[in-house]
Amino acid sequence: MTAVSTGKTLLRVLAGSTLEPPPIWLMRQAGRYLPEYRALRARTGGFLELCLSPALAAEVTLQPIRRYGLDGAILFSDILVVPYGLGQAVSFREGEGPILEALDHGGDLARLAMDGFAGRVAPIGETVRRVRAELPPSVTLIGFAGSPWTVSTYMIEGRSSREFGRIKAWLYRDPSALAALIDRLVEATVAYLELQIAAGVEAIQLFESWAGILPAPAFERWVVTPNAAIIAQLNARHPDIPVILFPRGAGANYQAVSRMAGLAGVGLDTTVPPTWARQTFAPSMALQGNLDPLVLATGGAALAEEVRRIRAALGSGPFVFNLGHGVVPETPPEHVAELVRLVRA
Ligand code: 1CP
Repeated sequence: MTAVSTGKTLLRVLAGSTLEPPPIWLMRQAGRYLPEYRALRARTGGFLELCLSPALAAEVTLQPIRRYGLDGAILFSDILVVPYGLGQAVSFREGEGPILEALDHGGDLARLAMDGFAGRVAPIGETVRRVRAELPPSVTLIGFAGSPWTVSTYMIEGRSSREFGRIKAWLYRDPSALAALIDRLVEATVAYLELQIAAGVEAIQLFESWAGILPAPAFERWVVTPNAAIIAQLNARHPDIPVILFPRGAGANYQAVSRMAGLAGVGLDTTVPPTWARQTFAPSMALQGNLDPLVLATGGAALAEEVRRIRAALGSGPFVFNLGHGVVPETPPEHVAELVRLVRA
């Protein structure tokens, strides 16, 4: 085990070091549980507008770093910036989540175009530059994108879904149309992440939030293959930028993820048994997770006990402390301070 010295602890762990205490950052660490986020949000227009306003998005990215001194800052943006960049109408309604002009059939792909993409997503690059300029030197700036399958669910369903009936109808009736959409998203996602890298992000997380709704062969085709294509292109052109994949809800399909090449880290959702994950993934793989966000919201003895359990199970190898999914809005901010204290104790 290496003692923590100077430098970026998150990058060292993603390069294979085991650090004690482990670095910590949290999915959705910026957001509605923070009063300073709600205050800023109240004086801006729509949520997408916030994502596309570099000064404001940079400020929101930095809010949890100032408050807690976390080891990673995640760019404040959203996975649906990519469909927006491709020319799809995207908006966010208060209390309802995202609303998109849904793709109906393969012919609708003609509405999506890469020309204009770079210009539309350019504000995100400016956000990254502003954050990098203000970030303490010990903090790693994490860029991200949604994985193609997850982003496709929103593009085809037109909103958050429970059943995923529309995208599954594409998948089972017209897989070549779905393949064309996924291919386009692989291309757009690589371009988008390269823009973030050029602007200064130092690590990437791919959010495959809807990895958990597919049978095994479909998981290989629509989750493993497109993510592998993105990772291979990034590794070839930016070998120094580590990539983390978060295949939320994958269950036993995490085994298929353990066979993927080129990953520096894997995000474990709350349901993954940590000792099983340690045995399943290569010893050099950085494992990230997987505290239940609702234990963080609860706090107290349950929080302390769960932090202890997860550290004991995962801390023997490269480990990044995180939640198993995003911080929930009802989380008292002081519980996050307590979590950071517990992890660094
Ligand atoms: O302020 C608000 O009311 C909007 C709420 C909000 C926030 C704070 C949305 C709408 N997106 C975000 C920020 C966000 N989204 C980040 C910022 C960085 C951070 O983690 O702090 C990130 C990484 C995301 C990624 C994202 N957006 C995902 C993947 C992660 C996950 O939660 O599984 C997904 C699925 C989305 C889509 C999305 N954006 C927003 C909503 C309400 C949704 C739908 C979620 C769903 O369908 O359940």
